[in-house]
Amino acid sequence: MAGQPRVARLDRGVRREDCLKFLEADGAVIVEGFLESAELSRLKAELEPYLSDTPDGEGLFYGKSTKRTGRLFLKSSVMRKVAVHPLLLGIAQDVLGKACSRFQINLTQAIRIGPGERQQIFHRDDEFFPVDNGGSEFMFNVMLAYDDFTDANGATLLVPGSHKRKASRNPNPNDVCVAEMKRGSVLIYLGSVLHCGGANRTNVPRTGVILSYCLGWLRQAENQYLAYPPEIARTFSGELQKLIGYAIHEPNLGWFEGQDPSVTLYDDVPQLLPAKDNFLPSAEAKVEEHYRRLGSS
Ligand SMILES: O=C(O)CCC(=O)C(=O)O
Ligand SMILES: [Fe+2]
Repeated sequence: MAGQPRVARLDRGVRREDCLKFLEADGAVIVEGFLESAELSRLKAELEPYLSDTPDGEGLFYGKSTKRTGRLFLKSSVMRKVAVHPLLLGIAQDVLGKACSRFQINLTQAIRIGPGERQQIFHRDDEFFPVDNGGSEFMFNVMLAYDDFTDANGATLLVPGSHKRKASRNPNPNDVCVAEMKRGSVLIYLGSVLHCGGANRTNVPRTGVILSYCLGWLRQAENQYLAYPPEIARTFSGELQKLIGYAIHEPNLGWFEGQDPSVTLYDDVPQLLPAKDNFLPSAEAKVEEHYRRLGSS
């Protein structure tokens, strides 16, 4: 694939700043050897039973020979750990933290592209939100290679730089990068980057596992509260509970009876609770100013 655009390939010990530099420039970056082989084997042992039994997806976008399975924090201890990896949380804070008071998980999904599957339509994952992103990223994805990703088996295709410009859904092949990578590596890409699953021209499936983070005030693509109702979320770490949405997004979004939704994770969920503001100090100051004015009139 000589002459085709490439995305940067960094080592697993990479500094967050370096990842960000390439994410800003190209909209995507690869971190090689992100998962050690023992962890990858554990992930496979955890997910394989689900993947082998899940039927092919339905619908033109999802493809006709592609399986998808979600709720991965229920199915995999490795994914629970990866979700709170300091590198990924650091990137999330830098990419999303400017436009929300906390970021959250958008979805988890293992994608197994079967032999003969056609190339997916080029798309931006943030197209599902029907507003302009106004220059703030809505989301970014981490695509973990469960198998080696090759040009032949359906490695993700992407158009580096397309997060900065209007790019055609039918890009010039010279602008397309094939995200070939060894298993255990991750491709990190912004929600505004044009990309798609590649065609699988081999006779074995290609599997990748997506972990997606988004702004804390957006609707999550995978309904996290149904995926992990309180009796399941209760078994997760506090950090993961907050990340899937058992936390207030200031001001006053996502509450339960006016309280932080983490109250639903208590052993005894209180039935009568006082509603309580969860404002950022800047919003609180405006309300205080209102009462000061009332008091002095
Ligand atoms: O499987 C892939 O490589 C990408 C899939 C994708 O972009 C999607 O389903 O939104
Ligand atoms: Fe996508």
